[in-house]
Amino acid sequence: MRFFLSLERLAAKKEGKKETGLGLTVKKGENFGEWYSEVVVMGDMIEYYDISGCYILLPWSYAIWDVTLFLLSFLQRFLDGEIKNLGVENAYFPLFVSERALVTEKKHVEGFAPEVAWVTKSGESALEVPIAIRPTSETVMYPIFAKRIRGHRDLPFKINQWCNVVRWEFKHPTPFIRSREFLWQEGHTAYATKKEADEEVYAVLDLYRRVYEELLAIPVIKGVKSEVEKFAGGLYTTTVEAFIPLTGRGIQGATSHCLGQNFAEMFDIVFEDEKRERKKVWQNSWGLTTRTIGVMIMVHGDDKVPYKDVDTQKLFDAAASTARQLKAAGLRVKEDTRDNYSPGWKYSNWELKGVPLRVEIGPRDLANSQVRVVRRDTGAKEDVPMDKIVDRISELLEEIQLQLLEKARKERDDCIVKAYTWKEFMKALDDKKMVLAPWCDEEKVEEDVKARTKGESGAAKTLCMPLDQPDLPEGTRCFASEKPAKKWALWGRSY
Ligand code: 86X
Repeated sequence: MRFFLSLERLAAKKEGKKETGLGLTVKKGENFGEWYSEVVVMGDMIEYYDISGCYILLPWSYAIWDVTLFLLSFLQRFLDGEIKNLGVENAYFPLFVSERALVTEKKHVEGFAPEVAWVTKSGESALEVPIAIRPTSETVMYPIFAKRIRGHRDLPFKINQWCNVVRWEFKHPTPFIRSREFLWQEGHTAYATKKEADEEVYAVLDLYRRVYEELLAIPVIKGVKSEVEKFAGGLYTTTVEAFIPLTGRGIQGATSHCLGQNFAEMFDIVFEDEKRERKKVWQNSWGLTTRTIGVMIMVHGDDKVPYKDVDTQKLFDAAASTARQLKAAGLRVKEDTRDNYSPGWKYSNWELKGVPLRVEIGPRDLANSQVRVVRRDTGAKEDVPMDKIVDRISELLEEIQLQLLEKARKERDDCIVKAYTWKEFMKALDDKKMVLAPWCDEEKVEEDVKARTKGESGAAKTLCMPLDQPDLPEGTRCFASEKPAKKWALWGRSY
C-alpha cells in the first residue's frame, strides 16, 4: 500500500479539478491508498511539506481537532471538559529534553532511541550538549513530579497537556495516521494506591471510546494489550481499537496505561503516607492524537462527488439570515458565496470535504419561505420551512451522527470472525477480517503467530484482549498452540 503521490502530480490534479470540474480520480474500493491521498489533499485537509513525513493541517482538518474540544465544550465540555472533570489540570511543559533526563528510564527509551530527533547546533556552532525533542513527555514531566510530590496530601497529582511531539519514524508516513510530528493530549497522573490508578485507567479509556463513538461516529473495541504489544515502560496498557474495513486492518485509536511504579522508582517519585512511611506513587499516562482525524476519513470517507446543476442565483440575504440563525444555535455553518463557481461545482467541493448537510436556497425556495436541505449520507432532500430550520437541522444532524455510527459498527462487526483453529484463523486473515480467537496467553505463541503470518501485508498481531469477553467453555484450546485457552484475543493486521 502506497500513500504517496508526487507534489507535482497532486498540484496538477488540484489544478485540473478546478479547470475541468473533475473530482477524485480513484475509487475508495479500488485503490484505497491513492484514494486517501487524494481525499486529504483535494478535500483541503492536508498540504504537503518539504520534509518527508511532515504535513500541514489546514483549517478544514484542524477544525476537527478544535471541534473535538469546542463541540464537546458545547456538549458538556467533552474531551478537555471531561478530562478536567476527572480532576486533571492542564499545564504546559517544554518541547526539549536533556539527554540525562531522556535516558533516566532505560526500558522506556530502549527500542525508541532511533526515533528521537536531536538539536545539535545553534547557528553555526555545535551545542555543548545536544538536546532531544520530546517524543512523549514522561522524562520531561517526572522530575517535576518528584519535586512537587512530598506527602500523601499532594496526591493524587494529575496533569494533562495539549501539545506536539516528534517521533522520527522510518515506516512509510501517512497523513494523520503516521507523521513525524503530531498533536495530542497526554495525561500523566500519580496516585497513592494501585486501586485508584486502575480506576482512572478505565475511566479514561471509556472517555476515549466516547470521543470515537459519540463524536466521530466510529465504533471501537476496548481492551487490554498483550505483554508483547503493551508499552514496555508500564505495567499494563489498555486501548481502543478501531477497524478500517477496506484494508482489513485494525488501528489503535488511543491508549491508557497503568505505569505501575517503574517510573516512580527511576525518577524517585515518593511520598510520605499517613504512617510517615516513604512510598512510591502509582502512575498512569494516556493519550489521544490527531490520528483520530485520519481514522475518521478512512472509515467515513467515500467517493461521492455529485454534479447536479441548478440556476446560479445570488440569494445572499436569505443565505446570510439562515446562516445567522444556525450559528446562533451553536451549529457550525459555512456560507459559500463564491460566484465564480457553478452551484454544481460547489456541491461537489463540499461533498468532497465531507460536510454532512447542505442547505440550498433558490428563487423558488425564497418564494415559498423554505430552504432545501440535502443530507450527504443518504442524499435525501427535504424542503424545510424557514421558521423551522434550526430545529429540523439540529434533528437531522443528530440522526446522521447516529446512523453513521450504526453503519460503521455493522460494517466493523461483519469483519470480526471467530476462529478456533489455525486454518480458520488464516482464512479469516486472508479475507481481511479481524479474528477473535481463544488463546493460551503465552508470549512465545504470540511471537510465533507473528512469525508465521509475516508476509507482504505485514504480520498479524494481537490488537487487544477485549474487556467484553465471550464465553470460554472449559476445555477450549488455543487456536495456535492447542494448549488450554485462557482468554479470547482479537488478532489482525494493523497500522
Ligand atoms: C510510549 C507512552 C505514553 C503518554 C502514551 O502512550 C500516552 C501519552 N505517553 C508513549 N512511547 C514512548 O515512550 C516513546 C519514547 C521515545 Cl524516547 C520515543 F522516541 C518514542 C516513543 N513512542 C512511544
